[in-house]
Amino acid sequence: MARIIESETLRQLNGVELIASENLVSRAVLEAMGSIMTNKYAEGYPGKRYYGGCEFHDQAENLARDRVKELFGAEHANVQPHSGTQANMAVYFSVMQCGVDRMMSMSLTQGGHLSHGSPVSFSGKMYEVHQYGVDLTSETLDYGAVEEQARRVKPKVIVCGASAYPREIDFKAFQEIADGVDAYCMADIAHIAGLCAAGIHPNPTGVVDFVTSTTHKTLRGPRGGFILCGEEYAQSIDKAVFPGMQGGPLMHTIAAKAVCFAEALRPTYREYARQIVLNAQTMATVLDDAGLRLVSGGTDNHLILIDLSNRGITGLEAEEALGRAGITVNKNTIPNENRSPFVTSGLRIGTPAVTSRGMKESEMRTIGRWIARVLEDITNESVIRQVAGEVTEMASRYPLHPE
Ligand code: DSN
Repeated sequence: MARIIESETLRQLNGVELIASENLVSRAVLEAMGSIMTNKYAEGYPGKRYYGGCEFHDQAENLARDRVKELFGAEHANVQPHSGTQANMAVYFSVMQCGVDRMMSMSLTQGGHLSHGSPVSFSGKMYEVHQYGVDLTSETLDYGAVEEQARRVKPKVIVCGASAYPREIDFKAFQEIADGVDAYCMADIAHIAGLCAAGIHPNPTGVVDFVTSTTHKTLRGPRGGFILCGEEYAQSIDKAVFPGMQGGPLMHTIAAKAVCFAEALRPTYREYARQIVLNAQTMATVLDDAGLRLVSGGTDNHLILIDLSNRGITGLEAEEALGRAGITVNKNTIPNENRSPFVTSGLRIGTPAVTSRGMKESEMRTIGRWIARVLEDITNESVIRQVAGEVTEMASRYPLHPE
């Protein structure tokens, strides 16, 4: 196992990581996550545990809760969800009845998430799901169409938030649509949480009924989830998480979440979040100049979605070719997709991880040109080998852990 971890360390060090949902954590986050906080059961909540010896775990969880409340301006926080999907599940469980209630959400192929009601996820099996997409001309959300659908469907919950949407989301508009049909509104900000915390993207906390998120994407913490809501929903959310669907919380992860939230409260984090978007926009310009079609024409956030359908190559082929060049991206469906999710017509590119390594606009221009060169002819192995050499040479000069 030590050898495998060493190999993975070298892969991360020598490559360019552009998966939009990934990031690189600080040494402090890593240390907390790998600490003896993993040794303890702490079922329950601070002050109300089912095990003895939890006094320091109470302190750790309270610290994490207080810090995330301060970061987003929330009345109540639950930091126990093991993941973003668990956080979403807890919200659904707290307000919807299985087999009875209806929900509305963005479809997976147009940018949503599995846990937003995909038929292969628990969410699609337990609730009647009605999905919205983007306007196929602008490739952006059409709030009028969402409102019209909500009036027809009369859902119990409207989910907003996405995994592959490069534009700003109007959370206030979603809550108003939900209010108009007497529904709850849940914003899943997993991808953009760091941007919301830093004020680079509008923060839905206090605007929508429930906010869910992961901690490991733009927020740059350990793998995990959390939920934010008003005091009126605190009890039902806490009950839905424990004992509703989880047992013992992962206290080493909660400790690392507390470290991540402290880091995100620093002014340097705000600068980092600003740079993520600047980097994405810089790379988008290079890709656009190289003739690649960007879904919605560009980006307002940390990610870019490339439509390869006019290039005669699939997302899968592009992902594999770039992988051979040391550039890690993922194939992704695009609006109007006609290929399977295992093949796809698109490529999703994100800048959180490269920004954590300290790369700025000039490196983004270089990386954008590498991507364009590889995609020009994905069968040209000599170009791929040449780019791979340049990638390793540049990437290995940047630290793996942000300060
Ligand atoms: N699957 C993740 C992503 O890559 O966006 C979200 O859970």
